[in-house]
Amino acid sequence: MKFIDQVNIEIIAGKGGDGIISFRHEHRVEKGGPFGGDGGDGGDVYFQGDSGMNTLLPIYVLKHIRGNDGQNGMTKNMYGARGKDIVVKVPFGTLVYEGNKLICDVIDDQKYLICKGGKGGRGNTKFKSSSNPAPKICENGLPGEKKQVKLELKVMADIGLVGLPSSGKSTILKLLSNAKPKIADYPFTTLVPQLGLVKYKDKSFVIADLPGLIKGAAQGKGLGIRFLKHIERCRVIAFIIDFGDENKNPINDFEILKKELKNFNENLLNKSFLIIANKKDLSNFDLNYNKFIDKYKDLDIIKICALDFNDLEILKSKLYSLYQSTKEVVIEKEPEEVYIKLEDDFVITKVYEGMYEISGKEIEKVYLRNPLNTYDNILRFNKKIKDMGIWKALIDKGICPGDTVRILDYQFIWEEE
Ligand SMILES: Nc1nc2c(ncn2[C@@H]2O[C@H](COP(=O)(O)OP(=O)(O)OP(=O)(O)O)[C@@H](O)[C@H]2O)c(=O)[nH]1
Ligand SMILES: [Mg+2]
Repeated sequence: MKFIDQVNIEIIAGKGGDGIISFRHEHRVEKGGPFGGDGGDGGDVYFQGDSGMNTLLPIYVLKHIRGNDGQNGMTKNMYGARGKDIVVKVPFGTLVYEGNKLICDVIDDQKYLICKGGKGGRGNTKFKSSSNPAPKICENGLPGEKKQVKLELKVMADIGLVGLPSSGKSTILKLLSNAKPKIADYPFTTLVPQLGLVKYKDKSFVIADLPGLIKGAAQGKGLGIRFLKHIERCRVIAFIIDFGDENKNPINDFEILKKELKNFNENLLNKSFLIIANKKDLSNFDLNYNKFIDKYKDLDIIKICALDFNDLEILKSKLYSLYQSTKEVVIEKEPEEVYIKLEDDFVITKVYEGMYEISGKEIEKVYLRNPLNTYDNILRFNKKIKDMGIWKALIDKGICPGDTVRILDYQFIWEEE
């Protein structure tokens, strides 16, 4: 499947259903009273981690993600159904940004709320009171939350295989796991990260075969930094180094790898790591190996031939114990507290002489909530905006009888109080 690790997408949760106005008309029930039910809440949109996925392609092909709307209320006091929640599967390691703000980091198979559905509106039954036993009042459902988000996948594996091209990373992935990566003797055979599940006794862990690094990768050479970011979230790094090739110098190769990781992100060198000295079947191996351990006496090194199944168990057990002893959970950084900007409930603008516009989140919400289709609803709306201080503010601004007031797509003429 095509590897996609960045996607921009719009997400809109479901709208709440509208409450309705209805009255009980039954034989022999006089003045049956209000009977209109509430609308159901709009459905939420969630992300959920799926360990079987390693690409954002299924989301990349969507134009947007839209939640299910709540059903409108019905007569006989029946509630509208709640819009069904939508749960979108994403790979483990998916970071969700709104602008530059990290709002969610999907690191497990929990459901993460991304956009909340709008609240359903109340039906007229809810507005019954001793002063108004037959209210013609209802509310509309509110729109669902809407966000423009950027998803970025940073593959989360227990062990990341890091090495120069052709060092044998994919061969090792194939030896250890169920994955079937492409293997060849030319550089950059692997173009995108590949994941594999390694079974060890009754346990399992995930390894990632990452595209080969070369000198200058952190500055964009070869496949560049695009894939370096995936190493950030691997718990353990396994450096795969070719010790068999007579033209290569494993000491040099190891230094190049460390330098590239460091240039990309210094913290990468603080991760637990081991060195897999590969291609021990080749004649140059011993010479290279002796030089290497002379220089790096205390490092954790394991010799293998990735083509030889005899080395499988020891390699698995080594990787597993290192992974087990490294308890770090790799989280990007805590998603920020959602920052709520305090803004005015309303703003009055004099558009031109005789025309005033009222805008602002709160007043728009009040307007969307209240359908202005009955006398009672209009009275309730007027009372609400008066209570918010809008009338007084209009008078302070110098409004005169006969002037027009606009709120979104609604207009009314100002009359003498
Ligand atoms: N003799 C020998 N050859 C090996 C060994 N491991 C891998 N190879 C060979 O080395 C070549 C490169 O192996 P890959 O597994 O494709 O290397 P890679 O590190 O994934 O390379 P890129 O994807 O290009 O970064 C292939 O021809 C393999 O058959 C080994 O232990 N001994
Ligand atoms: Mg490869």
